[in-house]
Amino acid sequence: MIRDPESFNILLDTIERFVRERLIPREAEVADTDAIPADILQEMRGMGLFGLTIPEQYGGLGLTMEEEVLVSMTLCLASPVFRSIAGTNNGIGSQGIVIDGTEAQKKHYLPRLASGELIGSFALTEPGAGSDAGSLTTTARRDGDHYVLNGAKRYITNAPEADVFTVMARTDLKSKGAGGVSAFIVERDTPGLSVGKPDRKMGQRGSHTADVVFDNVRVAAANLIGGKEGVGFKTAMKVLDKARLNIAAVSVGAAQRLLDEALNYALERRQFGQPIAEFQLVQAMLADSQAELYAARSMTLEAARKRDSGAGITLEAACCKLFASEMVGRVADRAVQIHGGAGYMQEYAVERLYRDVRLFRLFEGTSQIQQLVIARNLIRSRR
Ligand code: COS
Repeated sequence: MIRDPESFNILLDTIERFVRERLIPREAEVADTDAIPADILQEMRGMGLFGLTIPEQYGGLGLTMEEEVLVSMTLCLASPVFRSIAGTNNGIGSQGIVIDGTEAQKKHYLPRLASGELIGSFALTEPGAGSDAGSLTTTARRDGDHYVLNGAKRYITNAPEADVFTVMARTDLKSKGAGGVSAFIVERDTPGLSVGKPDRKMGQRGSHTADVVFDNVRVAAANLIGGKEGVGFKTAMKVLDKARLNIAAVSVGAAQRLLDEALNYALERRQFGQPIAEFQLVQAMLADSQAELYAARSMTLEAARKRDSGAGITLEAACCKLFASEMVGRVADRAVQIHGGAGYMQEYAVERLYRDVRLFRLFEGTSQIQQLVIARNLIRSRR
């Protein structure tokens, strides 16, 4: 659903201009320095990019899902690293509070997440609990008006920058499954919470992940999301449904950029006396990329409209995340292939983007987890 097409188009045009004039020219600098420049961060805050999805009454832009995916597709025409710093505030770092938080939790945290004053982060994965997220072992033991958290989280996006974490921890110590998990809002400066050194990753330089360790971290019971124990895994899954659809949009944006780079190169580069775009074997790679990109874009928009209508989209979000993240992998591979030897060189953006997009098939649920979610939902609906 697009609420007001005229003002939404102005927003999209503004973001597209920002992408082309401000972000793309700074991509190499971000990769070289492994940091997003402070002036760019400030501009992003000023444009409201940290609060796209946070409801208007808490200071955000309150975008619908259709609006959100269109913004992500546009923003990700630039390196996906720029999206990533605001991505947790718009997605997994705020949505637990938006979807299941109490009114007091929303009022306290959402306005500062929306403005970008606080950076949010989502701590689910652990050294021993990745795809099997329900088996997590971080514990939260009730002690008077507090819970005491112990355990470790791994590969947590934006942990080095984060001010506030949504942490999934086990409150029912007797249960080993998803039903014993609760979700908490934990502030960075709480004694006993420490963040490890940033991980050294294959790509996405400028976006950081790290371990987060909890050593007798005392969290006020008021920070139990929704004030209810035992529903934290469901909160996490609801957050991930929405986030997966957004990653499909991120994949579509990145694929469009890769195809643009490949097409430009194919038109400029001459071999055998003509631009390589004239060769049918190159044309086949361009055409397959365009067709798959169009399919991913269409399904992502369709699923977003379905969510805006109030319907559940667990199956659709998994389909979109699976197809679009695999699609961008193929498009990236062809973009490098079309560039030939140049595609292996760091001076060409496709070399970096090829590494960056590899993440999309892994995070927020691997492709295999999306397959499992799709199949389970199919079988359940038939039964
Ligand atoms: N929305 C709401 N509730 C959901 C849900 C969803 N999308 N998915 C599952 N649930 C509920 C189930 O209904 C079930 O509730 P009941 O016990 O009341 O029936 C509960 O959550 C447990 O669900 P399930 O039995 O399906 O859990 P599993 O342990 O089998 O795990 C998968 C399900 C594998 C899908 C889940 O662990 C997963 O998504 N893993 C990947 C984790 C991930 O994406 N990590 C990325 C890191 S975070 S950036």
